[in-house]
Formats: sequence, structure tokens, C-alpha cells
Amino acid sequence: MKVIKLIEVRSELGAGTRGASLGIDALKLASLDYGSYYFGKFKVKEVRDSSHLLYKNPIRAYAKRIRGVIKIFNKLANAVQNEIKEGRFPVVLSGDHSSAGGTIAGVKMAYPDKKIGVIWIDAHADLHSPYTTPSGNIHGMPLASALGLGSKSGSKNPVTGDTIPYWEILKNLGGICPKITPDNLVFVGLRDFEKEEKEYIEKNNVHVVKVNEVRKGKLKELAKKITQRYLGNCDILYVSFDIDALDAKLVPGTGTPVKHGLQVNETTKLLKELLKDERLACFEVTEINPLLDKENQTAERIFPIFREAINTIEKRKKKQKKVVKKIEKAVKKVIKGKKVTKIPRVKPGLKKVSKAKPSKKKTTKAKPRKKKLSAKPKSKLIRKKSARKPLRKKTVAKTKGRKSKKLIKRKPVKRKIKRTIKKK
Ligand SMILES: [Mn+2]
Repeated sequence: MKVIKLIEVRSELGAGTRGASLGIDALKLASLDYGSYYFGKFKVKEVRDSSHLLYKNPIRAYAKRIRGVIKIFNKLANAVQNEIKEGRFPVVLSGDHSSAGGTIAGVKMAYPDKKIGVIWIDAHADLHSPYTTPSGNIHGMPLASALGLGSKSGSKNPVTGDTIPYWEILKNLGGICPKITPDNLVFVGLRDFEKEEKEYIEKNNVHVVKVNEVRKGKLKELAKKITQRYLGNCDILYVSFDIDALDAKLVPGTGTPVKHGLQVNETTKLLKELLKDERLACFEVTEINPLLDKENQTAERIFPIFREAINTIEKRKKKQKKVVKKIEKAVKKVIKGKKVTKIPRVKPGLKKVSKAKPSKKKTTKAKPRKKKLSAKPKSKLIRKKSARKPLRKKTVAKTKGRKSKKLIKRKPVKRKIKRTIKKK
């Protein structure tokens, strides 16, 4: 089975307030309050941070600690790329949101020829570059780096020196720039942005789903609108969840809380619907800051949202296995010269799904092994079925035409066989 891998990035180099690098552990500790050892089940990859840089004076006013951020981008992008290529699902837990630039780079590096759609759940637009930033904090710039924005022409800030080439490095990470396009970007919960960001959004018709639209309910429909209408032509999706998308009152423990944000319930439901999409290749949660919090209430509020989100991703993986099984059946039919009317489709990002284990109750000796789709020896379940099938098939196939009726008729047969196997 395709496994979720946590990638932990304890960095807050991109934030303006201290403490976000502790957010991952705040979330993990919050899980204990729910009486669960939830995090114990995950495999973890740690991306080493460069937090020692926090104790050095940031010398570049318009891109603070950019050298450290470049290192993190690099490591994170490689980690994300590797996990995807190994057939795992990377869930990134990060300190501040600058890391998302590295995450997107990693997704794009894993799928250089695919269109990446980004769902940015955040109060902020994070579209600044060193040329427009009011703060110099890179956690306001990850989308700009992914979109390849920012240049000297029309610059608001007098950017000079090595900030310029360093920003170019961030933009061009992995040798691909831009990694995403504005038409494949959707903001959810956006409500705090600067003039330059607003101009960019309007000029490029970036999709924005405001808090009001989420508040209306009908979150299934809303999720469909986002994934199918707005991002329907994307091959791969990435969801970035900055917890400040929630209302400031609910998340005091975050660097830049903003009023009039999302509620817990609607966020959970919407996330669940969004994460069901089969094209989803990566999910990130970021910007928990326990130093700004009271008794870890923020992380405690976020944990159930996170858990639901991960459950959805895990369920999706099971569904994928079912699709793979169906495909295997279809292949068998084709090999036997039968007509197959519908071939189930595995979408990009799902291709490495391994074969499902047959049900436990079977009695045959040899243990079934997980195999990749390409190498496809018969599992016992299928063997048994196919051993019995011909009897039925002959009668059905010879008397009837070779139309879809045949397929419809065969369905109950399969079910019966399943039952008999289980009884054994
Ligand atoms: Mn953000």
C-alpha cells in the first residue's frame, strides 16, 4: 500500500515572529490530549533546518535569511520529490509557510511534465517577492517563488546586491521556472493582502474562494467547483493549509492571525472534500506557533482537522487499490479475448499503487506478496475466481451476444464466488 510519509521541516527562518519551528511538536503533543498515539504510526523524514541563522542578524532587508531558506527549499524539494518517486504520499509539516515554495518545487520536480494545481488555504496571498515585500519575511513569498515572480522592473523596493541572484535561485529551483501558473492556483479563505498582491490576482484572474463562500455550506459542491471547474485541467494537485486561514479567535497561536476567518467545522469538511481528489500528490500544514498560544489550544484545535484530513487521504489510497483490482480484471478479460467495455483509469500520481492483499480468510499456503502493477502475477483471489468463471462464461457467452449484457450478467456471479470463498 502506498504509505503516507511525514516530512517535518522545523524551520521558522521565513517568519517574522519566533516560535513557528516549535509548531510541529505542538501539534504532535496535542494529539496526546486526544488519548491517541496517532503520530506513532507514521514514518518520518526530517528536513534539517538552519535555525542557527536565527541568531545572526539578517542582513538582507528584503529577503531575510534567504540563504538559509534556499538550503531548506533544496532539502525539502528533494525530500518531496523522492517520496513521490518512491510511491509514497508526502505530508509536509512545516514551521513557517515559506517552505511551501520548496514543497511545490519538489512536486514539480517529481512531475516535470505535468500541470500542478495548487489549493492555497490561507488568510494571506503569499505573493510577494523581495521587490514588493513590506516586511522582508520570506513566508510571504512562497507562491511568488513558485510562479516565478519578481523582477527589478517596476520594483517597489530598492533591492540590490546578492538578494537578486538568491531570489533567482529560489525561483529556478530544480531547473524549472515557473513551476505553476496563476490559472492553476486557487486561494481559499484569503482576506489579508497588499496592493501588489491584489493587482496580481486581478490581472491574472486567480481564483479566490472567500470565507463567505465557504460559510454558505454546500462544501461538496464548493470542493467540486475548486477541483473540477477551477483546476479541472491540472494533472496533479497540492493542498497547502496555513492555519491562519481559520479565524484569529480560534488560532491565537499563529504568527499572523486575521479576523473573520474560517471555522473549524467548515475547514474540516472542505478539506475532506478537497483531499478526496485522486490527483492529490502532497498536503502541507503550517504556521502553528505555540509561543504565541495559550496552553496549546491552537494545536489542539488543529489536530482533529489534521487527523480527519489524513484519514481522508488514507481512505483514498484504499479506493485506489480497488481501481487497480478492477484494472487487473479488465486486463485478464482482454487477454482471454473478451470484450471490455469500460477500462477503469488510474490517474497520474496513482501509478505506483501496489496490489491489494487478498482477504485473510483464504486457506492457500503461499503468502501473497505486494507487487507493482507492471509485474503482475496472479493473486489467489483472482486465480480462484478465474478457475470457476469459465463454466458460467461459456453458458452466458455462447447463448448471448457479446454486448454489455454479458458484463451485467456476470456481476452477481462474482459476488457469489466471493461469498463462497469467505465461507471457507
Ligand atoms: Mn501563508
